[in-house]
Amino acid sequence: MPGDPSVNFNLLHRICKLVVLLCFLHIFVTVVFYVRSLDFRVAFAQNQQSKHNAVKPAQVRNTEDTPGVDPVIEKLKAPEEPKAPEEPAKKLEKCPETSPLLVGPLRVEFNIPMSLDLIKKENPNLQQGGRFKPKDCEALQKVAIIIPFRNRDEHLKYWLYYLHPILQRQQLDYGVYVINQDGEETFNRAKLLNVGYTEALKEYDYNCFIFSDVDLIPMDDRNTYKCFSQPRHLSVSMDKFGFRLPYNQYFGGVSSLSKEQYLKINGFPNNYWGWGGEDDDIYNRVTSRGMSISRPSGEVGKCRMIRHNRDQKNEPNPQRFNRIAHTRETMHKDGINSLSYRVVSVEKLDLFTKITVDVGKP
Ligand code: UDH
Ligand code: NGS
Repeated sequence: MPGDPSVNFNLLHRICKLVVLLCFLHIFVTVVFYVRSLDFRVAFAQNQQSKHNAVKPAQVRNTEDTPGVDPVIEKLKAPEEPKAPEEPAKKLEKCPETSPLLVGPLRVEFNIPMSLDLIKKENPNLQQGGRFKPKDCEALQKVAIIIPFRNRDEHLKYWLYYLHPILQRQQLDYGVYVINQDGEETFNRAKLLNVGYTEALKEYDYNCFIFSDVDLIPMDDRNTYKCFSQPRHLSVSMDKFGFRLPYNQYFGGVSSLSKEQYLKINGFPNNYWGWGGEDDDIYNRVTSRGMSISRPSGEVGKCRMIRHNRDQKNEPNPQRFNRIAHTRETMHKDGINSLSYRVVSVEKLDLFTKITVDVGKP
């Protein structure tokens, strides 16, 4: 009925309800928009931060390491920037002329039990094939050590046991090559040394060559197994000769020649079969090319030889005296320029490289 106050009141009541509902709806929508805008701002801030950090990678690490970082921010982190490339290995300084690791006189004896495992354990820094180079400095020379060999395994163990630590203390970049004569024919020491020179160079850019009998051990680590301005004789005072030279021209046992010196004399002779004379021939080659022999002092050059009987198929060579009388005439055609041999096998062992060769026969 028009003018009825109860009807007006009902209408007013409904309008109020509607207004209240609209108010709630408005609040709800406002809250939803507010929360969404909050997320967007966090993402934006994070994005800005990662752009900035791309210039300073160290700061990315710091942020990540900080405890208590907001987990929301953690989730929203941009994918990790690629790491900066690693710095190139630092160039090492040259090793000093005299190694600070040397200890001087050494005790050398041959009655201790020996095994390759023990030697391996005591030389953990060796690379396969008996290679080594100092970690903290750049070695002054790249040295190949060549050992002529056949059936002397016991001697070789002592050689490896004593020499590896010495050579490492001498801070050399070195490799050990055992040149094993295949078969039962007459032994040929100098030809095996030529093979060692050739084969070692196939593997690494050596500039110095040490030629060492398997049974000779230095008694002082100041006797450095390296090359000098003249070819060097290292085994100058052997116990078996009463710690002195047997004769002035003696060049046997252990010697060193740089690559240049070795090539100047056309390497070593290939035709000394059996024992004796090949070292005298090498001496003749050196002096006939205008070079002299350098030697350490008798004290520093002391060394010990492992006593042994004469080997089979290494009897004294009856032609040796005649041959050393003609070195000057023969050396230009017999040497590294006329070397021929056949490699039977190359074994890269833990403590040395063993190269077995067929060097033919007399
Ligand atoms: N070599 C071998 N196997 C052989 C022969 C020689 O490995 O069958 C090598 C080895 O590196 C040796 C070197 O060649 O150290 C020189 O040979 P050698 O030891 O026979 O020469 P050295 O002058 O002795 O040292 C000669 C025999 C001495 C006999 C003495 C008897 N009391
Ligand atoms: C000389 C030999 C060398 C030998 C030296 C030492 O007589 O080859 O003895 O020998 N020369 C000749 O025979 C022409 S040793 O005592 O070590 O067996 O190196």
